[in-house]
Amino acid sequence: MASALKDVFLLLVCVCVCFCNEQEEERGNAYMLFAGKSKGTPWPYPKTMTSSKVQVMVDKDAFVYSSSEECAILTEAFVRYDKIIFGSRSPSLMFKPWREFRATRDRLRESSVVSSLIVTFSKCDNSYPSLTSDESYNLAITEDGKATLGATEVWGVLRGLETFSQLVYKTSDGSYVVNVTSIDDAPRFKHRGLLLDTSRHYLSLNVLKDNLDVMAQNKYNVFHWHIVDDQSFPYESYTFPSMSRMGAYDPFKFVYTPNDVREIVEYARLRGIRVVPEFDTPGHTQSWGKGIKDLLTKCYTAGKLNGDFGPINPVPNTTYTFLQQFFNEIAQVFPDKYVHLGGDEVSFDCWESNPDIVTFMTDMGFGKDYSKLEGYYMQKLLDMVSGLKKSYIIWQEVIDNGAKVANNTVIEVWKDKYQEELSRITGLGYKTILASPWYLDYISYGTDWKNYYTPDPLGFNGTEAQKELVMGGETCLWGEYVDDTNLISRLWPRASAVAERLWSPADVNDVSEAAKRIEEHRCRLISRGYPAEPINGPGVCESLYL
Ligand code: CP6
Repeated sequence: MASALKDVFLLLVCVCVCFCNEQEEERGNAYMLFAGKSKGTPWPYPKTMTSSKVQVMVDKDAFVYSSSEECAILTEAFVRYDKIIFGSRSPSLMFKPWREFRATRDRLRESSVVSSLIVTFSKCDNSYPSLTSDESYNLAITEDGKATLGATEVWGVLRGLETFSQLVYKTSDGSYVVNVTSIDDAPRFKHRGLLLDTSRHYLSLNVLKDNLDVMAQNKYNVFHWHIVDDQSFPYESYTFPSMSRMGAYDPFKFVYTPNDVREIVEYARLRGIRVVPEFDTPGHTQSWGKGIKDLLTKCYTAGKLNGDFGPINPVPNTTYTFLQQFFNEIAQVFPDKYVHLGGDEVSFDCWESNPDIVTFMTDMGFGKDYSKLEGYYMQKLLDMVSGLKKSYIIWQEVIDNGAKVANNTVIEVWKDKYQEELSRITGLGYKTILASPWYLDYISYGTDWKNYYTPDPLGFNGTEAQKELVMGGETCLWGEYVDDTNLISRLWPRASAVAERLWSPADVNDVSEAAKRIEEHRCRLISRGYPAEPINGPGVCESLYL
């Protein structure tokens, strides 16, 4: 490896955080060693890991990160992880009880001290993470004090840095140690998503960013942004500013401006997270109708307009000219290859009540089958969006209702009996993402994380070829009962259970073994400043009381 390093640019980043304010110190990572509890076990568990009881000391004051390539994403990541691993790097060791420090050092004097992490990879890709990003990495900490992290792409380095930060821990005398370890890691699924809903309640940029941090700390790689819905339209469109002006909870306070969106997309990118926006139509669009005249279907009672509106009106040409312009903008604002086009829970009542639509149904030969009308609408929308060089994800109903869609469409399964649905959808040759078992907006008494830990996305009847079509899964946190006050605590560490199912090998599924690690992981999140809730019944996380 040394020779490989010789000819390439050697970047030594010495991250010295000298003027940390107190708040930052508090958010820093400070483990206490509690007797009898193992520390430094990663979550989600790596593909393969061997770890020895032998510990080596990590020299906080001298610690540097070196990289085989200069890479902006990485330089920022080193700064982030340095803070996570060591807290502030003020000369705090000077104030540590030296006798205790020496005692640890003497105990470990056989082994060398780790004073750098040497990162080697071949591709610094400063663009966006994608479905085909390579997130694999290997990490070794040897008895002679060498710590090395190798990967193909920078995205693997990010995952490896996270793991490294979880391996290093602080002992009761204030010194940092790491067990001699060797890890070879790669995700089981390429799509490990988390849905947040910013329509039912507005979520501030700060909370969205905090959540992206915790996602990265759980190796999630897709933020599914269910940005608008019936209740509010916080997305500020530059083509149609009236949509948020009329449809947001507040047109100035509770919106995501183009700048806000850019900020979130960039924040996510730096953490190896894709942002897949969802603009759900033709149902779930009440808030769209406020700013766009005649977009929604007018509902009738006993042959008369009743003042209510239904789903988007799939009949007039104006609907499709609007959609074309709108998704043209979306395709430019969100860099990911994928957009989510919804298509769920379309109620046919209003369509049935509207005479113009009834006439259209007859003209088109749809009879009384309104799912044909839905299929007609979705087909036009999907064609339009593929014209924008985007791929799309849709909810399962579109297929359930018999619509034929291009065979590169991704179907997200969210209803019960998901095993049957997965068999059926992959049997039709569609790619799929599983969400059904992971509706975390549902809460109940007890250790519910176990119910999220055990379902397996490949646990259905199907051929190898069918299983290949399962891209991964998504945790959903619908927003009816969630806002800034409880988002982080409601999600974490419950969403960590799903994270391990989607990252780790299928046979990492022993609930009682996982219980100990997720407990440690919860405490780790707390020590990093996130109010992760208790999930295993009585116990204590000491970092909470530091
Ligand atoms: N909003 C949207 C929702 C839900 C869906 N779509 C939903 C449905 C049932 C449950 C939870 C959430 N709130 N737009 C379905 C994908 Cl149990």
